[in-house]
Amino acid sequence: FIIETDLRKAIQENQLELFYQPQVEIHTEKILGFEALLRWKHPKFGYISPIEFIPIAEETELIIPIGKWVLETACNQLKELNDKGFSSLTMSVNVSQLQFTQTNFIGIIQNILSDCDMSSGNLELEMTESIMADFPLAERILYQLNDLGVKISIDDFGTGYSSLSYLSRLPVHKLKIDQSFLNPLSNRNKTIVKTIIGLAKNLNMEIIAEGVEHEEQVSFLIQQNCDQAQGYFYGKPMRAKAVEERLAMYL
Ligand code: G
Ligand code: G
Ligand code: MN
Ligand code: NA
Repeated sequence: FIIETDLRKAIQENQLELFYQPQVEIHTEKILGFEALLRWKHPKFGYISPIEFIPIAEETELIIPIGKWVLETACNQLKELNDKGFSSLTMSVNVSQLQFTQTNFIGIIQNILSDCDMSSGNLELEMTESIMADFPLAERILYQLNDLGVKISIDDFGTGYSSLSYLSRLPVHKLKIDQSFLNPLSNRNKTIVKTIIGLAKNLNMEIIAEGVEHEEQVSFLIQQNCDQAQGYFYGKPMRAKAVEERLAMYL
């Protein structure tokens, strides 16, 4: 398959790019940080979505070098923002199952934190509930990350097949309400969102709603005391340059 061959070249030939989407505090609309989202600018086919190539990257284990590049690039970007005076922002990075379970994952994170002179608490790793499939392994790695001070977010929360028991047993700092629960904002979905917010609050976890596009969703989230949000309403994933311009607006 052509994509696999091309994917091998993508890193060396600088075809991968990161876009950054703001994560805001809802009641002030202040930017708290960004989620790094990977894009592949293929020389022939143009932009290819991670939905298309991440599964291939996992099958071929190319996700290991790609994931490392993503972590390094995102953390370097945060350092650059810091150096320009935009401090105390967080960077959220998506981590795939295979990457998370690679032998030296903790060592890689430690190196990146020290190379970027970064406070570990400003790095958030987003993982889906699928990592719980190998619970003993997830437990070991999450506690090691927690010892480093790195934050763990559960991405697409509520859409996986895992039980909720991991929430009481593992160091999880944040739940990301999947966008399918806000689109459409039906009565049933409202009940689910409300319940997830309550769950996070009662467990002293942070909570962020994803896929926020409309004022109606914002009002509902404010009414339910959801603290953070992310979505086109606040900003699409953007290039580093646009991130600086956006942050400069608030100076
Ligand atoms: O940005 P977009 O909506 O196209 O992302 C689609 C999917 O790809 C999302 O599930 C997102 O979590 C995933 N994704 C985006 N960037 C990365 C990345 O750097 N690593 C991994 N593993 N997944 C990513
Ligand atoms: O699975 P994960 O949450 O990492 O995926 C985030 C994906 O959602 C990215 O591909 C991003 O481009 C997309 N996204 C971000 N905000 C919005 C939004 O407001 N609406 C929709 N439809 N997609 C969004
Ligand atoms: Mn994500
Ligand atoms: Na998500």
